[in-house]
Amino acid sequence: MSSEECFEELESSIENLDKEAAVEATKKALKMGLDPIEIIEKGLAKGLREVGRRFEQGELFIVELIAAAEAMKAAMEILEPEILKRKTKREVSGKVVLGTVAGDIHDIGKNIVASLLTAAGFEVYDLGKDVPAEKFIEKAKEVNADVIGASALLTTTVPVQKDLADAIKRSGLNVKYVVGGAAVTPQWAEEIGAAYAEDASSAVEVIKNLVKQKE
Ligand code: B1M
Repeated sequence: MSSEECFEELESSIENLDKEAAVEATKKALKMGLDPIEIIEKGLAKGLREVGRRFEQGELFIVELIAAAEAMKAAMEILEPEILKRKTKREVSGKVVLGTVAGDIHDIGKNIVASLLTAAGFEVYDLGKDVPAEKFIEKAKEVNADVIGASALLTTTVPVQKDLADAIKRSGLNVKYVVGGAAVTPQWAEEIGAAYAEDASSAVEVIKNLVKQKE
């Protein structure tokens, strides 16, 4: 089987809402020596976004969206340890407080960001999903964080990233701020005075630079 066929199999396992097939295809892809991040981005996440598109078109219902997310999560359980095994030598040390903003329960992408940051040597404090601004601030104070990262996937929760930007300013903390998530644009990030990262790999690069700027 070629890697392209393997990515297609991963994608369709999610589109078919088939947890077992997603797990099997993920194991097979790893055995073939494919990179875990490519397995996610070229296979599983593509399938999940297609499910999202069909949901938006009214072709699928919320139960089906949930089933697709569960299949993705089962595959991620296999991939996360593999990502961490590829841990690189620590180039920068930095503390990152991460979470999905209040009102938003999407955490699959944010969890990938957390795994890649951990693998890159950062100390990650993942507050989970639906996290109020005060919690981000509280944790950043407690651990003396270098960076706060906030994910948002809904157009209704993107403005919450601005509330967090305001809360960071009010707190007087010397902390950098980065935002990401499918509903976020670079223009929005600029408007609220935050850095922007499009995907998990670029989040690592952006955060490395933010930590360097702080040094
Ligand atoms: Co939701 N959902 N969902 N959903 N869901 C979207 C976001 C949607 C676009 C689907 C659609 O209609 N096309 C739509 C939002 C529309 C909008 O606002 N414009 C939507 C909706 C409407 C909803 C509900 C309101 C549905 C309902 O109840 N009627 C509801 C919201 C509940 C809430 O949050 N309050 C809801 C619920 C759910 C599930 C629970 C079923 C499930 C989430 C499960 C979970 O996360 N635990 C779910 C899913 C799976 C999706 C889609 C299909 C897939 C999201 C995902 O995991 N993608 C999504 C469709 C889409 O995004 N196109 C959709 C894969 C993941 C790897 O990508 O999260 O983008 P992503 O993360 C990327 C980058 O964005 C980036 O790196 C990641 C890896 O490369 N990134 C960062 C992410 N965070 C970052 C942070 C950073 C930097 C980079 O720095 C800090």
